[in-house]
Amino acid sequence: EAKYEFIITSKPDPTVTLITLNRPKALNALSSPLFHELNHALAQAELDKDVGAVVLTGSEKAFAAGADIKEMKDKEFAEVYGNNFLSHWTQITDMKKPVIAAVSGYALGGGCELAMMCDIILASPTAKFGQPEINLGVIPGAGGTQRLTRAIGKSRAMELVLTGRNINAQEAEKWGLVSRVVGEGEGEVVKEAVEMAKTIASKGRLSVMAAKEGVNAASELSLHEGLHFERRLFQSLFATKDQKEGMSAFAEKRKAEFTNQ
Ligand code: CO8
Repeated sequence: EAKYEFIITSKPDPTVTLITLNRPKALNALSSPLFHELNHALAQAELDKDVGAVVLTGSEKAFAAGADIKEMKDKEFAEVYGNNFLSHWTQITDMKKPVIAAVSGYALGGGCELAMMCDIILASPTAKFGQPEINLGVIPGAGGTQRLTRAIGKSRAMELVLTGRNINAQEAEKWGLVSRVVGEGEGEVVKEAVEMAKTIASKGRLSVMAAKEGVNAASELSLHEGLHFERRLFQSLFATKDQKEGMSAFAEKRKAEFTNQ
């Protein structure tokens, strides 16, 4: 087991990796060292044959209050451009296994963007989402103008990005940024996310991967190309044992035993 300073990893179930951002004094501000650890933990989860899904969470007070402003404040253009500052943030989007964000408290700036890089966002009633970069003299730099616009539409994204206003969990649910708001109580959102991750992990891994690829293609491809891609993915699953098993089990009125082959 790797030792981390800014995150905690655990396995609440043999099939689920739980990654908890852990810089409580800085409200989980996303520093470069934190991101390197996060990327390492994600890579481990991707390699772990027992794991079928990942849950990413923060604390009760903050999922993450954004990129680390103190780390950024004295940087110059030549450095951030020359070193492609924060380009390593996107590694989470290369995960083939699904990642569920369980958000309590602040998910601001890079924190909101990190949540949006995940496949599903579950929110606690305390969650607050926003892109306050405009207050710092900059703009979102990791998806806040792109993923947010695709998630909630132009007018709402413009409002949040231009005013820096935060929205609460109910608004985020109404606007479709999160899949749902879970019950009150400390740790509820993580519990719910872990249950969801277990459910996903109990399916055939290959079909889960293909399903994730298909849904993600919807934001990259035209409808025609997307439907074509989906049909090819669907057809390709007939090369798997899990398809034979899943359909035979249905016909034989028994539970499918997927082998991920
Ligand atoms: N960076 C660094 N430190 C932070 C951050 C942050 N983003 N957020 C909070 N902290 C620190 C505070 O400085 C404070 O530290 P200290 O105790 O040493 O003074 C500690 O966390 C606690 O914070 P507060 O005292 O402010 O707590 P409050 O409960 O009063 O307020 C807030 C909570 C409202 C969340 C407040 O902390 C806040 O406004 N934080 C900043 C939010 C923000 O502006 N986020 C956007 C950052 S910019 C960004 O994310 C750009 C991403 C671009 C990615 C580009 C990729 C290429």
